[in-house]
Amino acid sequence: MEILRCYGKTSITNLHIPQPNEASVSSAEPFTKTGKPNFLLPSLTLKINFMQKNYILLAGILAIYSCSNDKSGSNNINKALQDSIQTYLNDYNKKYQQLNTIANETSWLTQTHIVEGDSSNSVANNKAQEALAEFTGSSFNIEKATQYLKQQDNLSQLQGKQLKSILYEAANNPGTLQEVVKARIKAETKQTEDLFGFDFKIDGKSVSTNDIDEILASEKNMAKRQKAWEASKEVGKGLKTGLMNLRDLRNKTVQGLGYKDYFEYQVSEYGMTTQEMIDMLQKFNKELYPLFRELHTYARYELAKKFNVKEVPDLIPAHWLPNRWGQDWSSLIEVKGINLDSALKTKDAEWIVKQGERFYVSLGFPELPKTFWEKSDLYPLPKDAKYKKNNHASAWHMDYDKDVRSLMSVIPNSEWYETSHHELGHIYYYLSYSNPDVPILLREGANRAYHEALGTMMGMAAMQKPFMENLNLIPKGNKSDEMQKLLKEALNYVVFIPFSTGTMSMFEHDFYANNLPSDQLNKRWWELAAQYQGIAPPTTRGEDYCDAATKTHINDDPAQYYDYALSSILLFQLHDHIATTILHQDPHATNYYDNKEVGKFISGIMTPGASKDWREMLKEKTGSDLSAKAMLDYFSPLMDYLKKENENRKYTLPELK
Ligand code: X8Z
Ligand code: ZN
Repeated sequence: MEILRCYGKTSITNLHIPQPNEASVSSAEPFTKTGKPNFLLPSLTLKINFMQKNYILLAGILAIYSCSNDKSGSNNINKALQDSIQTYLNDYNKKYQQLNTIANETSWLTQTHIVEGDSSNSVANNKAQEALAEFTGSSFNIEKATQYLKQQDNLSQLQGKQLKSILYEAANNPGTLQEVVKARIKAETKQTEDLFGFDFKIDGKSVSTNDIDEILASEKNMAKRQKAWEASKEVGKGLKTGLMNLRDLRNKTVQGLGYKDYFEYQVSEYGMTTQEMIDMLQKFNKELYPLFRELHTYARYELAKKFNVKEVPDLIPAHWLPNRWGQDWSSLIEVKGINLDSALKTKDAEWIVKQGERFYVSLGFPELPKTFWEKSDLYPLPKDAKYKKNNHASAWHMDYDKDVRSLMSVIPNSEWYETSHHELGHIYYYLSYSNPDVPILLREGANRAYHEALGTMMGMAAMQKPFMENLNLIPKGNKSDEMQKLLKEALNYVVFIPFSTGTMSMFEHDFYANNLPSDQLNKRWWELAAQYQGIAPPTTRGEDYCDAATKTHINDDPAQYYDYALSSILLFQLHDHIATTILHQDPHATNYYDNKEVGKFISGIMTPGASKDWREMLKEKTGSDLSAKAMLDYFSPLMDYLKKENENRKYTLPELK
């Protein structure tokens, strides 16, 4: 998805700098081996359609300095070079912002107003995306960024980061592969339309995804559950061909600048190799596995009891679970005394989003701009609407400045309460780094996982007991079972880990890096779901279906789902720091509300955007490297409880070796 696409920018040390033989980029260098400028090389006579005058001016300056060989002369050369780099970056940033703003507007329309048979929005969007791609992938920009990056000694850290970012953008759209890039843009727009224009039906009647989720959350009748689950998977069939085509086009485009495949390309934004990312995901999954194994055993037995099934299945049937992909099982538990869902029944959808804003404002963040409320699309469409919209929540940074919007379908329930806090986390991130110290190109998260983490952390904080008491969402001083509350949280955050590190990330790895063949997509998807999540489909799902493609991100946020896995680990680390160091409260029972120190801490992470290295930022803010320790500590009291509950129960997931 264009807007959700790239939150983070690469750290300076690891980005792949294309070598001349990796693409049909001119190998001409403007500097000779001795460091003297060589003005006769073709790179400076390229047909450039912007900034031309600056380079001619630079040529003049460098020509004068190159006559002098003394020390002060070479210092001056550096100054001139630095200035020219800055001029280039200023111009790039300006143009990048302009083109993105147009492309975001057209993209917004394709996702908020999908009319069957009307291609006007998608045609306009393709044109705008092509213009952006033509600019970011131009040979001119690739050459300039490559050449300037070689001048390491003359670059400020900020300049280096921006140049890396330019190459990263270019690699997705290389001008040398213009036809492939155009085909990919067209296919991406079409895939999004097919996904969100789909008319879900149960017994021939149109239903929304909110309707389906409601059935999976509360329906006791198994046949009805299966129908709803199966209805939710129908959309995948029609997405399979498009997805296969997109895989090839995505791989081909990034191969143009030397990446092995699209997975490697996306991972590189963290400054990591594919292997390093896979190792990190496996490590986190392994660390949380003993707890997940207890939760899985517990859930199998509890679900069988709930649905009156005598024989407890080894793998949990997917349609028994309250989420279409089995990524969040938390609504299995209702905690007496802290039932947020029943409290929200008295509120309307607007209250949910406004309450999110009030929370951020209470920490010292500004009120949302008026345009947020005017231009966002926050609530479900009326039943009789003649068009459809993207049903998955997202946050948009329209102009890389203060035009921020969210696209949601909020109804008053706890899931949308959490999601609203999540989306507002993106929105406040956008607003915070839209300041004069952060160049447009670095208006992203410290990495993509940070962007996902902060809003989810706020959502978690907004569901803790003292917080909800403070808001009068639950009566003050009610007795509640803390272990049940922790169990409910684990069924959300811990259960999410095998889905995000495993099923999703390993599928996308196999899909992009191993070219998974089209007759093995569903087979592999369900193999991974069994292995990582311990779940199985209600009936055999052949290759006519494409169940992976029913997940939004597989289509429009490709090869990036590990962002969410890492964000879960990160958010517990940040929350632990806030609870223990700032609030001096038990991490299980905090109240962030009104605390300006907490606001300062969060804003301190958001404000620099991607101008700081993500690892250094974490060390600076929490004193540690990224680690699952805080998450493990948080849930550790559950282990003994679950072991007791599971005594005499059969475990069907293997014990860790
Ligand atoms: O996709 C999202 C956000 C997008 S900004 C709503 N999330 C993941 C998902 O729904 O699968 C948030 C949690 C995980
Ligand atoms: Zn998000």
